[in-house]
Amino acid sequence: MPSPRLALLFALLPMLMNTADARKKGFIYEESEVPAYTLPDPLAADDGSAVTTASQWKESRRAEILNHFEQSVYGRRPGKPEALEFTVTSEDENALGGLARRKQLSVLFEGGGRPFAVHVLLYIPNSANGPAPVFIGYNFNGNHSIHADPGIDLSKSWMRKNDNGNANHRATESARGAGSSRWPVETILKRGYAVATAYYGDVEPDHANGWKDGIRSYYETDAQGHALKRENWSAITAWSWALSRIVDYFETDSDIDAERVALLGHSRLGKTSLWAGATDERFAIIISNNSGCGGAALSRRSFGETVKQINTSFPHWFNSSFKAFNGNEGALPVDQHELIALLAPRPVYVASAVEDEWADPNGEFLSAKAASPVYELFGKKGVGVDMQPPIDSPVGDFIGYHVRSGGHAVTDFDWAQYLDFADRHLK
Ligand code: GTR
Repeated sequence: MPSPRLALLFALLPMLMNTADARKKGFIYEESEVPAYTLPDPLAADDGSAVTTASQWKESRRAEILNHFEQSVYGRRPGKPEALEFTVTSEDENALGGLARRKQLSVLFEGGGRPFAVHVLLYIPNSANGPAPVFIGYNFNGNHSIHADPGIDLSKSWMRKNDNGNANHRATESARGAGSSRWPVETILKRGYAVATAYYGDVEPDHANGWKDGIRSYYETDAQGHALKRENWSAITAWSWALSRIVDYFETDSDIDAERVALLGHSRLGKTSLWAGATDERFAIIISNNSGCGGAALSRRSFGETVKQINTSFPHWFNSSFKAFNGNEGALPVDQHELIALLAPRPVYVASAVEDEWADPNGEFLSAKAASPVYELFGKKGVGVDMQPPIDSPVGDFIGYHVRSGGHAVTDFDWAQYLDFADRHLK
């Protein structure tokens, strides 16, 4: 038995660690220290003319912005592979005590003559009396990490960290359910939504040389047939491209309503979700949870993580051109509010956490706000407020936003907002 004092320390430890979204030295964490910046106007075309109608946006301005993100930030992507196959590898009608049907399937495709597989876990609510809307999100540690359900295949892929039940960069049995606090699977199912997930590392292992084992080593041309070297795209683009392949699968599964796909991602996977939503308009709702720099947060606003820092720590996340903007964000042809604008008029939710200063919560809000004029072209209301709202007070209509108490995580509070948001827009 530990002493009472030690027991208290152990009880407090998770709390202490949570608040320790510690400040890294050499970065700005005070509003008053943020240097002045000017954002590019999403409604000013590259030739300077004003974009005043939704049809102008759809017919020309949107493509300009998308092209800037492809050239300067995330890179280009291949088209839909010709040989794309889906194999259901297991099915259980009575998973989770009868609440859901569990399907596991592989999305199989070829690139450069080599076979490739992304493994998808899917729960469909047994209460559904028709094709179900679905929440899809990548997981960080394998499908088995989202729930302790023993029927989930244990991932055999390379894992980034040797924690949460991973050893020697592989999952072990004790990794089952290790990430379940981020995935209230039963709650989501009971609200009538299917849940789908895949391990992002199946697509490209998340490290600087991961492209060698990922799909970026497979494809040599982009969707238009132009040469595509690995530095012309990026890990984020590879991950987002594979999400589109999962939507291709949804379109073949009569249990799923492929027109009601809500895509969610946390942190680097939030960046990925925003870019996936921008490049594939089949995602009906996009949710960015604490996505920060290179995600929802404005690059020109120097607060917390900077472009230079992210390009240094994670050079593989973005294309090679993005490096030219290290310390020179003002030269970027776009900023991240325009990434959110690319989702218009689809509903998007941007969520921050007050202790997650590294992700610049207010920069995420200001970005969501600066995307709102594009939504208004479509007659849709964006965040609807001028200032970042108080903690734990969600705002917004077609652009939802909240900053919740606590640190960098996905919590039940976040999910409660996403479920309400999806109910409002998808039901
Ligand atoms: C951090 C990175 C962030 C965020 C985060 C994560 O180290 O600086 O941009 O993406 O990782 O994905 O967990």
